Amino acid sequence: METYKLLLFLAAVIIEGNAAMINLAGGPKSNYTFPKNFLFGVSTAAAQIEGAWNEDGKSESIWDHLIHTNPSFVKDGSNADVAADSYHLYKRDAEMVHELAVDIYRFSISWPRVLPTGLANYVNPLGIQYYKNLIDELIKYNITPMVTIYHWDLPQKLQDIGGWTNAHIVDYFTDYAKVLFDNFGDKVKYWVTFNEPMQTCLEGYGGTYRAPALNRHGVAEYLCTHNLLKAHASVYHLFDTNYRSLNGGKIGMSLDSNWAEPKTNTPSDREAAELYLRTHVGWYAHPVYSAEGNYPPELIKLVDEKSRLQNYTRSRLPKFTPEEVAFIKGTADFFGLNHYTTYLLSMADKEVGAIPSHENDVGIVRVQDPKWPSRSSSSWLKVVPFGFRRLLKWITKTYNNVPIIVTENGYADFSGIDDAARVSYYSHYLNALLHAIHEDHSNVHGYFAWSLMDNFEWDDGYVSRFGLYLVDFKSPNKTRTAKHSAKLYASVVTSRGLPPDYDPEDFTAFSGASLLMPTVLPLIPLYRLMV
Ligand code: PNW
Repeated sequence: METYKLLLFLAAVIIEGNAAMINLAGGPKSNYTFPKNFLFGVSTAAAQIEGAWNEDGKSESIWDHLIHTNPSFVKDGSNADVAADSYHLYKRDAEMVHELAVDIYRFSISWPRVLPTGLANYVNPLGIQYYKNLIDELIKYNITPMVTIYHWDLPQKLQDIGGWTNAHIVDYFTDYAKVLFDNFGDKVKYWVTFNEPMQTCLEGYGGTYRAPALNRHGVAEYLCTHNLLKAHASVYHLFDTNYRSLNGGKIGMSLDSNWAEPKTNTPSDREAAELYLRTHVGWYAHPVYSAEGNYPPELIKLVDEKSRLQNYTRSRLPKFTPEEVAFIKGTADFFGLNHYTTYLLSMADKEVGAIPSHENDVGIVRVQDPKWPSRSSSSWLKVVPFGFRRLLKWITKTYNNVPIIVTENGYADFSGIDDAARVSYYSHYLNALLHAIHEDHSNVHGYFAWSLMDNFEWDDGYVSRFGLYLVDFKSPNKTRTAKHSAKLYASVVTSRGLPPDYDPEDFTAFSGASLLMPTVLPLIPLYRLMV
C-alpha cells in the first residue's frame, strides 16, 4: 500500500516535471543546419580576462576602482587584478579559439590601457602593442577579430568628471575610437561600439549592481543613455565617413535582452510584455534601428507624465532635437544581441521600484516561473529556449529585418570539466536558433558563445563560471582545459548542425535540487493526505 502510494507520488512528480519541460523547447527535432556563411564565434571582455590591471602604463578603470575601494562588492571577495591573465596568455587564448574551429573571436579593448588619461593626448604604446599582438595571433590562425570598443571599463579619470553623464564624453569616446580605427582598422573587420549599454546606464548609474554603482535612479540612467547613444552615433559616422572606404568592415552595437513572455494570456499581461521589450531593449534599439528613430514613444510618454506629476521642472528624460534623431537613426550595420534568459511580465497594480526610477516610470512586474529549469550559479539564468526563438522573431519584425548577430549566449555553473548542463543549454539554444532561421526566417547571421573561458564574472567574482574552457585560477599559469561543452560547440561548428543524439525535450541535465524542489514542494501536502 505504502509503496503503491509512493510510486503514484513519484509518477506525479515526473509527469508534472515533464509537462513543465516539454513546451520549453525552441522547436522539435529536425535536420536543419546552419547556412554555409553563418558566422560562429566566442566572446570575452578585457576587464574579465586580461588582469595586469596596472601593468605597462594601464590606469584604473571604474571596475578596478569600485572593487579596490569596496572589496565586499564582489561576493567571493576576489578582484580582477590578475583574472585569467590574458594580458600574458593571449597566445594560448588564440590557440583555444582555433581549437573550437570558430570563424571569429569577439574581445574588448580596455580604454584605460590604450588611453591612460582617458583622453587622446597620450596613446600608450604598450597598450597598442598588446592588442596588435593579439590580433596578429588570431589572424595567424585565420580567425577574424571582432572588437568591442566599450565593455564597461571606463577610465576612472573620466568617471571623476561625471563619466557617461558628462556631455563631453561624446567627444572623448569618439577620440578613443579614432585611435582604435587608426591602429587596428586595417585588420579588424567587425566593430561593436557598446556592450549592453542598459547595464552601464540602468544598473551602473541608476543602480548599484554595476560600476560606477552611482544609484542616482530616475535621473542618471536617462542622462547616461542620452550621451551614450550620441557617442555611439558619432563613432558610427566617423567609421562610415573615414574608415569604411579604406578597410571595409561593419559596425554595430550589442544590446542585452531577455525575452518577455506575458504572465498569463490576458490583454493586460500581453501589453506588459510588449511594453517591457519597448522600454528596455527598445530604449536603445528604437533610436538606432527603428524607421522613426528617437526614444520609444511609450517611454517618452511615461517618463514625461511621471516627471510632471512628481513636480519636476522638466521631464527626467532628456530630449533629442530632430537633427539628433536623424544623426542617431540608422547608425548600425547589424543588431548585436546578448541573450541569456526569459521573464514573465504583468502590469503593476501599485507603484513599483524606487521613486523616481526607470522601473517606477515603466510600472510593470517581472518574475520567472519557478518550474523553469536552471541549477545555474547565476540565479536569474533560467533555461527557456523558446524565449530565444521568440525574441529573434520580435527583433526581426520590429526592426525591419535588421541583420542580427547573437554576440553573447551561454550558461553559468559552479565549475568542472564535465559540464552536462552547459552542453544541454547550448544544444537547446542552438536548436531554437535553427528553428528561428528556418521556420521563422529571423534574419540571424552569426552566433557567439559566452564565453571562451571562465573569467571574472563581475560581482559574482570567480564563483559563476561561463567558460567553454575551464580556468584553474589557483594555478600560477592559469591553466586552461577544454570542457565537454567546448567539444560540443566545436562539433556543431564543424558539422553545422546538432549531434544526432540531441533530444529537444530532454532537460534532465538541469534536474537537481533547484529544479525538483519547486515541483516537489507543492506535492508534499498531497502526499501527506494520501498516506
Ligand atoms: C553579460 N540579464 O551580462 C555581459 O556582457 C558579460 O560581461 C557577462 O559576463 C555575461 O553577460 C554573463 O553575465 C549580462 O539581464 C547582463 O539577463 C544582463 C543579463 C545577462 C547578462
